[in-house]
This record gives sequence, structure tokens and C-alpha cells, in this order.
Amino acid sequence: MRIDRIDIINVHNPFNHPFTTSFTSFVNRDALLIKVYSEGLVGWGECKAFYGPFYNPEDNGTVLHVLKNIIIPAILHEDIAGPAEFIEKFKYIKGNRLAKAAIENALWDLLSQRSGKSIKTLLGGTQDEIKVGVSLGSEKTLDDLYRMIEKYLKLGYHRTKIKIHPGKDIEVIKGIRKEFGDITLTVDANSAYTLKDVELFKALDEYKLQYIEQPLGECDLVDHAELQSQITTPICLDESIDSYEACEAAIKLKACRVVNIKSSRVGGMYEGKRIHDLCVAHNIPLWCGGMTELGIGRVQNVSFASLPGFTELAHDVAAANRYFEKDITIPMVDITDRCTIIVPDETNGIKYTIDENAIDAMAVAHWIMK
Ligand code: OSB
Ligand code: MG
Repeated sequence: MRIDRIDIINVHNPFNHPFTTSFTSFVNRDALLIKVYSEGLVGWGECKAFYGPFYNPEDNGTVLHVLKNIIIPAILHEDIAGPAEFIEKFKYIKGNRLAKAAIENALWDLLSQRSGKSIKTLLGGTQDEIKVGVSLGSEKTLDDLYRMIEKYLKLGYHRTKIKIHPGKDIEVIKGIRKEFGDITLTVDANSAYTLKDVELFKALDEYKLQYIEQPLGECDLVDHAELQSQITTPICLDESIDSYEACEAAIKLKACRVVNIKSSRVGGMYEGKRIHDLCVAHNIPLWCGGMTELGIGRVQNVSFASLPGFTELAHDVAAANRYFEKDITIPMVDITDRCTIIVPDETNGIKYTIDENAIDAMAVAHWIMK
């Protein structure tokens, strides 16, 4: 596929409700969209970075630098067979996986258009629909959080995940169990604790969480292994799994019993699939994580989550209206009455088109490289 031109569009889409984590409070999705022009076709990718380096070391500024100054100049007017060749070509660039994934995703889109096959088929996905859960941010009061939990339980979301951080953890969980009984509940600390908090995590075992997501620092695999050996609740790693090698190390060290794959965090769906296969081979339950994506990234997550290893656990791939009044795909991603999302493929006729008018309306900056 010859690369003729690449546009990067920075859009801001307001959240219908602020999303508060242990690291920051988001009021909008500030995202970079990637438009790759190739031989008469246009492939889209969505970069999953945020406006600052809070979740992982990259942010929109670093992505823009790496794409504009390093990756794009090296592929413009060149031929790239597809995602695998792209990843191999840029192996020499350390880290910067969100940047790589943004282009990689657009190449999957182009490959899909050229071959007439869905991304699900190209990846080897086997599932027709995926089971969704909800990730809820922190709220000012417990009552506000309860109302949010109630709202998504009523809509049928298969699992409730809440954000925790020091000072807002065990009491919140205790309260939720009291109010909502034995719902499928998980917590995500986004690295807010250290091994000094082991007693807290031991105390959480009583609340039968499905798993505890990323309790400790992203580099603390050894500490996660120590923590996992002292508690019965499975640890699920998110931030720590930033590569195939990191996942291999986590499995060897027994640092977790569940893995959340965000293909963007590991450099794209090609790498994500390799990690999926590794986890399946080790019987590690998997689910697909989210980054409050706009429609382009959300649809690609749906396709990725159709891989055979993503079975019992619900994904952080909600309906688009969980975050936004308006999105950039037509139709907006939505749930079925079973609270699943149908995976687009060649046979079911589900097709999302990119709403370029909506993108224009949300755009705050636009770079063109040709
Ligand atoms: O840790 O999973 C996370 C959002 C932004 C950054 C990190 C995370 C999240 C979420 C939201 O939990 C998942 C989603 O609904 O997209
Ligand atoms: Mg997480």
C-alpha cells in the first residue's frame, strides 16, 4: 500500500459527565485522529493518548512529535504491506506505542477496505458479539456513585468497575456491596498504591471482587507478584502490560491472574494479538480495555475483542453514549438488548461510516503531510 498523504486532526469532544480517575479528571476527549491516504482509499486511526502523560508516558504532544518528525516522514510515498511490516520497520523506535498504534490502526482499516474483509476476519476473530461492562469514574459523593451504578445496571451492563485511590477504597466497596449485593464488581487503582498497602488488599478479599486492576506501579511486576501471593482476589494488570515481553515477565513472575489488553498500549492490534495468543496459551483470562475512545477507536476495539480468548469477562467497550452526546461514526456504537455489541463483519452488514462533518465541528487543529 503506497502511502500518499497523512493528516492528523486534533479534536475535542465533550464528555456528557466528567470522568475522574486516580490521576486526573477528564472533561472532554482530546484526541488525535489519523487519516492515511493510500491509492485512492482513506484509512482512519484514532490515537489513544491523552492531553498529558498520566496514564502512561505518552501524550498527544509526544505522539505528535514522533508521528510528524519520525514515523510519517519515513513512510510517506513508500510502500507498506500492512501492520506487520509497519511494526517491524519501526522496531528501532523505543516505546511510543500509542503513536505507532495510531498509524497501525489506520493500516488495518486500509487493509480491510482493499481486501473486502472485516478487521475481525483479518485478525482471526471468532465472536459475533462482545459482552460489555462499564467503567465508572469517581464521584463527589457515594450517593452520586450509587446513582451511576444503578443507571448502568438497569441498562444491563455485565460488570461494574469503579476507580479507587487511597482514602476512597474499602468504605466505597463496602457501601456498594451493601447497596447492590453480589453484582459483578471490579476496582481499578491505576497504580495508586504500593506494597505498603498490602493489609488493605488483604481486607478487600472479603468483598469478592472479580479482580483488582493495576493496584501498584506500572514497573512494579515483582511487587505485584508479592501482593498476588498474599491475596485471593485475582490481580489484573493494565498499565504494566505495555509489551509482549512485559506480559511474558508478568506470567513468569505470577504477577497477575487476569490481563486487560488495550491494543493501543502495546503498539497496535498486531502486537495485541500476539499478547492475546500468549495469554490464551497460559490460560490467563483476558478482557479488552478502553481509553474513553471516540467512534473510530471504539469500533476497532469491538473488532479486536472478537478474538477467541476474550470470552467470559466483560470489556471496557461501552456504548458510545456512555461518554458522548455525539460521536464521529454513523451510527454511533450502541448495545443490543443483551448488552452486547455486534462485531462488524462481511456477513452481518454492520457498517460504520466516519462522520467527517462531526470531525470538522470538533477539530481544533489539523496537520497535513504529503
Ligand atoms: O485504566 O482502564 C483504565 C480510561 C482512561 C484511562 C485509563 C483507563 C480508563 C478507563 C475507561 O477505565 C475505560 C473506557 O470506558 O473506555
Ligand atoms: Mg485500567
